[in-house]
Amino acid sequence: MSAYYGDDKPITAFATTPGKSALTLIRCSGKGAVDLASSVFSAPEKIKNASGNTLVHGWIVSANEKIDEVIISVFRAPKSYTGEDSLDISCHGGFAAGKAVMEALKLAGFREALPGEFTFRAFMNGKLDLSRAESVMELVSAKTETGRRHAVTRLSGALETEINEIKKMLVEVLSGAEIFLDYSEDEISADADEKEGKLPKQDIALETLARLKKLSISWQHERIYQEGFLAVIAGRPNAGKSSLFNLLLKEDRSIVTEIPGTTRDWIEAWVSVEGIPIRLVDTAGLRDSADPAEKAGVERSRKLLEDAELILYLIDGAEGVTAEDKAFVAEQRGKTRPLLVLWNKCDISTMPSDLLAANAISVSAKTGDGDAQLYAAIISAVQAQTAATDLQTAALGSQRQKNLVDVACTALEEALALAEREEPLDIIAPLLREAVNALGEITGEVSTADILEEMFSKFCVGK
Ligand SMILES: Nc1nc2c(ncn2[C@@H]2O[C@H](COP(=O)(O)OP(=O)(O)OP(=O)(O)O)[C@@H](O)[C@H]2O)c(=O)[nH]1
Ligand SMILES: [Mg+2]
Repeated sequence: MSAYYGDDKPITAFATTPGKSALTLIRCSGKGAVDLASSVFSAPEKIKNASGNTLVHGWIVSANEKIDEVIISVFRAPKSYTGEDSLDISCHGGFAAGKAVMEALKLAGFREALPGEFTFRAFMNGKLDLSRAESVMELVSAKTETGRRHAVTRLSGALETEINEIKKMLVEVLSGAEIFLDYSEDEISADADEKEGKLPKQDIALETLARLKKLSISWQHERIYQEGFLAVIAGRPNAGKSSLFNLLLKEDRSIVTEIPGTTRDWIEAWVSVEGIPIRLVDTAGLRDSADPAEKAGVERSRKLLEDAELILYLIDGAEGVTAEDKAFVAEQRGKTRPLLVLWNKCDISTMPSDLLAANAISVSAKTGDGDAQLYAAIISAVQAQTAATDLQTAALGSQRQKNLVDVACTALEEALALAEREEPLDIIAPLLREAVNALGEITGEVSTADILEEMFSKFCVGK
């Protein structure tokens, strides 16, 4: 285990973001944490003798000075989040009180926790599996209500259960194959399915494969709740891109003026469209410009368009369709990325019928007219690119899990293909074992120090 994450020394971290608020929560955990905390508490014996899941009221004291009046929740191993002796110290909010308490704790001997160290310890102490540890991080970063619900489903163990069930079936297939390895060819020739181009437990293997594939596909959809769906607003200068950006954000974030070439650098913000987190980007108007800043802005716009998962292309209704608009739309239509053509400024103009026929949407970024059609079009563009996941069923929660499910799928498919070609079981069995191990890595049953460190270091401090 790594030198950092491996110990059980007393650690501490802020569980809340310091700032103007009623309370600040500081978390402590580790061997001897309760005794150590008592050394900076006004009534040490009260803490020392406190049983698990109780509250103690008093003062944090350092060098005979009262630092802050606090309430301390005491948890005793193994009944705590980490599985160790732990304390949650509720201090007064704001910047100063929590900071001073933290200093006192560090002086007493607590070490500052590393990112994700509390959850790491919870995992090491068998409190949650890796898939649920990942969902903790997912939950604290959820940007929309739907994202929260998906994270909670995984936190409750839906994915862990599914993975364990699939793994159990795979182990059955594997042991079915391994039994034959112990016998000679002659002994098994009479009843082995293998002779017919099948694995000994072919039906179970096929069902496992189908369930793994379903999980793998679920990531297309789940990914969006974590990374967002990148929608880029583009169009000629003055088309109303920044106005549309502000309308969708419901906030005056991007500067709007009547002068073409206002937006230079791109601006990004998250918006929730019916629970789908959209990373919305406002860009510089596309045109050739001699101005170096505007030119650089246009180049950045073009780069962003390459990465976009959806383009909202605005036509300036006050100007009408220009040759540049036609060229852009023609160029993009040849690509697989979805494109929504929007006729803007419909409050002072009427969309021509040929655009209507081409499924363009008539909107006014100024008055909000047509926004319902626009939202509906954005939602169907997202849905068209993802396989809808039924929330009742298990779905993947990280790219790491997706990679491992794919490893298992590939190994299993290969095992089935080898069986079909009537290859011997001793070359098939290792593939089945590989699939079982990949699933064990998802839950953390099979893990190595570097995998764990890589994963937990992405967590926030205090989690
Ligand atoms: N009447 C009307 N005016 C609009 C509408 N949308 C934008 N405008 C006006 O058009 C002008 C340009 O709007 P912006 O949102 O700055 O346009 P932009 O595409 O971001 O422009 P650049 O950043 O320069 O590329 C401003 O004067 C807006 O008030 C609309 O729907 N109706
Ligand atoms: Mg702009």
